[in-house]
Amino acid sequence: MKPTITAFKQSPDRGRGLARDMGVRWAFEEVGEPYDVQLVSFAEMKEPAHRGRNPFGQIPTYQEGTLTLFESGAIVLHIAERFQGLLPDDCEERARAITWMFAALTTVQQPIVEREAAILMERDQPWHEERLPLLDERVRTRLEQLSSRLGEADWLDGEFSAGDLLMINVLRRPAASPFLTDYPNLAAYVARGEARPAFQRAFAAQLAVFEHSGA
Ligand code: GTB
Repeated sequence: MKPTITAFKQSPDRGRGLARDMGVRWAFEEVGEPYDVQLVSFAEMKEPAHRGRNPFGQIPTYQEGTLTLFESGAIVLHIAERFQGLLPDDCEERARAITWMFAALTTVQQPIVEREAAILMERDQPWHEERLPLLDERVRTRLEQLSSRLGEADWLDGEFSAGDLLMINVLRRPAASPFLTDYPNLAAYVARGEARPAFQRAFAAQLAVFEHSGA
């Protein structure tokens, strides 16, 4: 049975692939597994049927038979564990790749999301201008550390893995991408990820939703 994921019916990012279904779509494409997409409106996301899939009323979700999942990271991990292509077979290498998944979603994403939220929601606050440099610095600190670790390698730990997929997805966020010019190896890392045929297919699929709905 083909899994079904949920995604925005009206794409608020205008097809830029910033919503969190993007990583899930990319994971499916990397492992070569087909999937269906159920598009949900903002109103539908808050209704009981969708809250049954995700108690927080968000996308993406994953359904296959009796299994329902939410949280894009957990969904990507499930896909990576179920199919070949996103996690190494060697136990230690696999554990390290999963470590990078957590690093992407916690240590690296956290300051990026905080800066994003401040720009979106705190712009009118009198202390916003004063706080922003602090948030910028937190993002820079993480990018500096990540850049040092990546060095001249193509991927974070050997072959491309679900860790790279999630890390690149995080670095693509608008609150992080302007800083990448200061870290050419990270900019090249993101470009390498985006050049992967699987990324291109996933990006085209989410863009098609925007183009068809015009939303
Ligand atoms: N931790 C969860 C996960 O990783 O799955 C976070 C899921 C999440 O934030 N979902 C968002 C959502 O459903 C969409 S991706 N929001 C609706 C709501 O909470 O009511 C976040 C997002 C939204 C919009 C843009 N954009 O317009 O560019 C980008 C990313």
